[in-house]
Amino acid sequence: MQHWWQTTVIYQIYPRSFQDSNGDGIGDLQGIISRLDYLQKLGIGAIWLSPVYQSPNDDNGYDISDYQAIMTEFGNMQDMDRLIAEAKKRDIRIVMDLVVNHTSDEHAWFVEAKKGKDNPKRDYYVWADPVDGHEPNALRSSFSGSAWQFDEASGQYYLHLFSKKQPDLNWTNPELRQAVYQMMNFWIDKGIGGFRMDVIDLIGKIPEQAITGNGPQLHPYLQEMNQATFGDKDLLTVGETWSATPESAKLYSNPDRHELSMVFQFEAMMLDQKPDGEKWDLVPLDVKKLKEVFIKWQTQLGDEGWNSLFWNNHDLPRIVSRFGDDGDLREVSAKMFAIALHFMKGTPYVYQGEEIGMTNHTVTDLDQIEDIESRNMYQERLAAGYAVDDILQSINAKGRDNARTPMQWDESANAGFTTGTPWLAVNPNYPVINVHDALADPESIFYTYQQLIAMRKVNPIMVWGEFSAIEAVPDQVFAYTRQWEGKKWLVVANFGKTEAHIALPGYTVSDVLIQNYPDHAITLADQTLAPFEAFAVVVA
Ligand code: TEU
Ligand code: CA
Repeated sequence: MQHWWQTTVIYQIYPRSFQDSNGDGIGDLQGIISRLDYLQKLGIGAIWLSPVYQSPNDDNGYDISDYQAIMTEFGNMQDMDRLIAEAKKRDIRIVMDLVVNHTSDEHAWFVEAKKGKDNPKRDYYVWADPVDGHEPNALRSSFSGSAWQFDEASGQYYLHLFSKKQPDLNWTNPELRQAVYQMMNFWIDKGIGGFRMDVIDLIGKIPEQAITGNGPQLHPYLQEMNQATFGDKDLLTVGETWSATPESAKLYSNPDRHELSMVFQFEAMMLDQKPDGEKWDLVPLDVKKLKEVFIKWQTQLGDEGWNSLFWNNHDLPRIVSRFGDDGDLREVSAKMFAIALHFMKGTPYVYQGEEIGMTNHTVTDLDQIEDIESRNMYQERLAAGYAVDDILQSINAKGRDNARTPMQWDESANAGFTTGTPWLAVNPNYPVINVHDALADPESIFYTYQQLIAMRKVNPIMVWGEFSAIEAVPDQVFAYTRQWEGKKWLVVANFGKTEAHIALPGYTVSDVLIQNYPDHAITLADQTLAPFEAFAVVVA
């Protein structure tokens, strides 16, 4: 059975940084509505909206205090209803961010739960007694420090796998699960296009055994959720699952299991960190390993699941800075990443600003850093004796603020993002990198994305074609074919900043679909690839 989310491209918006409409320096829903024509021009079919619910913004909306109210800074429920309606007029669905591994500590449920051990909402969260006067076990938060916070009033600890203000929900509690499903149906009834599910692999956790991802009840919970909410509707449900492997991905996305449409897996996104370290412990990317990861996922899911394809999101550094070149080869490297990704099998996701090649933004001091994950790591590593320069080097390479600098619309003050003071500094390269200039330049990265998105709509080979890797190429070159009903497309991408030579005599080029060096002849039999050169051709 074919689904709409298999033939379209999803655009992720981080609302805080997309477009401010009232001059308070914070993006908002009316700002997004004002940019829907731009997104329609890009050609995307759905928007994954990072959380817009009421939140104290300890983790910029991923700490929710009311799932059925809109964050004050972003607007109100009428704005939300208007966004859904205005997007629908442009054949764009709105996919909401479902954050149900935890709430904010200001959520009414937690306010009640903290009132005492016998409170009816106590068991909506995970509490544990001290062990020998200390934390119940060695579980650690993703945002540094222990995952256990002591509650003086009750003498117990509560679990928070993220910030102290993000207490984990207790999914073993059926009443809690039903409350989540009721909230999901509230949003489904509003006509949304689906859900992106925040750290959904954690909801089966067994804290007393220090089990967090992939707990034994995880898939039963997802099947129960499917049945109780989106199961009989054609919605996109994409789980964020940092621990997924192709085997476990089949459990989430095999249609016969009635769980999710697909998952985000991050194997490729962890190749530039020490295997036994944290994201901050940097190692150079080995392109050979990157290719192996892509080929594994393209070939092992088979028809028992569906891939998501992405380079960027609101947690990841900008790909052109991370694995490409954000200097003079910025545009060709950005186009190369787009071509290499969009011709693979699966649903591509474009993160705001990726389509114009936005880059990381270097910071030099703690007071320029907003993100709780980076700030907590800064303090933890400073206390552990790390040099400030090393800490800043890690944050400049992998910090999440890199993805959260305001969208760069034009050359006016603050890149047209706000008439006020932006909540996070705009990248000073906005006079060179912005939507206005990109739309005026037929050779811009924007038009590469627009072309790739348009091709997917009218070429079944791009959606359904069988993927086959081409092994006889240099380590820095990723090459593959897609085959469908007698047609064969060949994609070549040089991931290196240096030239590379390929010799693929077995193919005859019958048409050039797209290339990032438009004046280069494509010979295949004996060809030198320029740095970051990429193309897709029809071959016989
Ligand atoms: O991210 C899950 C998560 O584990 C990331 O925070 C990751 O550990 C880190 O960013 C390394 O890249 C999701 C959301 O995407 C993130 O924005 C939230 O902070 C987090 O969950 C808690 O809700
Ligand atoms: Ca605003």
